[in-house]
Amino acid sequence: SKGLLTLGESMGIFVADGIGPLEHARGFTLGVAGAESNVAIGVARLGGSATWLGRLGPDSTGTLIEARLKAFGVRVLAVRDTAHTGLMIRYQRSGQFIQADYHRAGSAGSRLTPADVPRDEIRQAGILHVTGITPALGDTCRAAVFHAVEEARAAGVPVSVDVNYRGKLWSRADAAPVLRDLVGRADIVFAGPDEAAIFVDSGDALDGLAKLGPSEVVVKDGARGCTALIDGERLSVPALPVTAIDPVGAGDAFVAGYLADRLAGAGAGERLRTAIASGAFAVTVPGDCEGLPDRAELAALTGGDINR
Ligand code: KDG
Repeated sequence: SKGLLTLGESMGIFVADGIGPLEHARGFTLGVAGAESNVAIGVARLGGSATWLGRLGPDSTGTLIEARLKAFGVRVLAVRDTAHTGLMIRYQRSGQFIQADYHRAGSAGSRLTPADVPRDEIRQAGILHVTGITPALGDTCRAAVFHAVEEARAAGVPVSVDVNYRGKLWSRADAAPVLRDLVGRADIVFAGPDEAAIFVDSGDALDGLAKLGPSEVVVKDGARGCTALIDGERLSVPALPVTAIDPVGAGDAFVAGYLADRLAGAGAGERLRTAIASGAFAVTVPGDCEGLPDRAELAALTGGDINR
């Protein structure tokens, strides 16, 4: 069956072990960050096929990212660049208060261009998934995202957008018109309630997003679960109670659950329940992508066998 194609920047991430100020961190776990590659890993873990496309540096971090993604079952279309692979440092100041520093300006990933995106790859995809992070990385990245989206639309490939506003990359004022334009070209959109407010007129986030064009609108609201407006039908699914260790990556896990089920032909309610369960798993594990579940684990969680 057809798979997910996604593009964006993946980075190496040093996550401080334990909880507390960075200056007291004793050790770090080196992992892979990047919202789009997190989604690709999540889809692959749930049995779908997923391809990640992006630029990586000539360094060992680039090699590590490619190897890890492949180990998770993701097909990698990496353009090798002479610039360094981006890095992040993240620490947990307290259980739910997480700080992250980017070291990504001028990185390989930020040098993605429209020419990096093969038309055939888009035409063959079951879904094209992009996020609002990539257009914030630079003009060529923004052009690459909009180019990919237009190629997908022309080929009748559904376009999925996760708004993913990152305040460290651009202001709300700069982001608003770009995000509105991107969402207006999407079939499926995911947003947090605060993110929708950046570019949607005041009022109901679901209605505001749907008015821009997408036929599937999903508002992810963390521990409050999600609401959706899918083909005119309003749905809501409560969160599953889990012990949250690290909320980072939960949104990506949620998106992966939804898109994996959509690729598999599941109905709207089932897609949302899988999204909720996948997101619940992600918060139980430190790291951005390490907690993404497979199908057997999902069944265990929804069946009540997992620690709550
Ligand atoms: O969604 C998690 C991401 O925020 C993380 O993996 C890093 O892609 C990232 C970003 O740009 O913040």
